[in-house]
Amino acid sequence: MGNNPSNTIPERSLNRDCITLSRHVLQELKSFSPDAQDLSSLMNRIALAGKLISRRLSRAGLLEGVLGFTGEVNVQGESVKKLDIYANQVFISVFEQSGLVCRLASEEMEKPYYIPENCPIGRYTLVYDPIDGSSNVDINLNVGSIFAVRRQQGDDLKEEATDLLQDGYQQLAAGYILYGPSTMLVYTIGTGVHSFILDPSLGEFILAQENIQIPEHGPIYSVNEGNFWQWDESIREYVRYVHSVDGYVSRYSGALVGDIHRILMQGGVFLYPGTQKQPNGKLRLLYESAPLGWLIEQAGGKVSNGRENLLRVVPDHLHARTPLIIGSKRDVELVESFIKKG
Ligand code: AHM
Ligand code: MG
Repeated sequence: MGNNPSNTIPERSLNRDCITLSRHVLQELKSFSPDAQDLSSLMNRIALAGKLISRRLSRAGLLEGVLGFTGEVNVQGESVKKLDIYANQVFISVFEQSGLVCRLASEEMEKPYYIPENCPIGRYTLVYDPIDGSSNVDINLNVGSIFAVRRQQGDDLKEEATDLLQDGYQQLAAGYILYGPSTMLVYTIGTGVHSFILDPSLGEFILAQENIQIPEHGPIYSVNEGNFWQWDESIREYVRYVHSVDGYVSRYSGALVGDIHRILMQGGVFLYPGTQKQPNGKLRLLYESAPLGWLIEQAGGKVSNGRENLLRVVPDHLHARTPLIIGSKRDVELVESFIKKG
């Protein structure tokens, strides 16, 4: 062992510490082609956004003017938090002068945002939810960012961005950043699902787990049962079923990224079905459900709107909402079977 330094523990942990996100992307693509370099740089910039948001969140309660509402209402009709605006701007700022992203579309902006200096060469569009679950921010609970990268189609710089209205399989990269006890970035580029933890002493996301597989079935069901009387009878029947048999556990944090991460690691199903007030549910297809859906499918799970594979669904506008059923294959199929019977 003494003669073979590569077998020693310090060497192994050093190797692992060197697997940063941008290097991992190149490793996964097994290429240094311009496309691979682009994706690696894109992920590096997304990681920088995650670091900036994480830093702000970690001190939010100590700084003036960070928490609370701005007094404005966004395109979704929801009250805007100061941190939503900050995080939205972080993603814009990290992609300025990058030559990568010509256009960004997010939950916080009615129309796509163009970065003029990037547009002649920027070949990608970033869709994102800068801080999802922001009702958790003021009480110091977990929140997340959700992102996906799509290829810029032609020279379509129109405000409607109709070229963005495509199915979930058009995503080139997707993932989330979870701001929990540690800050974690989980991503896919279509080669499985990999997680990274931010090491604050290095300021780098370091590989934590490669090729994560979601259990085929798990104990967790995650849904806001306060909406019980607003659901369709088939969803109520499903929830009555899990109440009536042994082996199910209810977990719901009010922030999608944390709930989905738990299900990715432990198995189960997350549901946000349509309600009487919102027949398409609450969550948005392009920058919430499709990125998470592709990631969970890449981990061996399933995503559905109750009737079909959600990744085949084409949104009819930028902020289109969809019912979401996502998680372990058998658990999603169980929910679908109730909907089918209904
Ligand atoms: P947001 O994008 O406005 O933060 O809303 C999305 C969040 C999800 O994170 C979470 O799953 C859901 O809204 C919770 O909604 P509800 O309070 O209706 O259960
Ligand atoms: Mg959101």
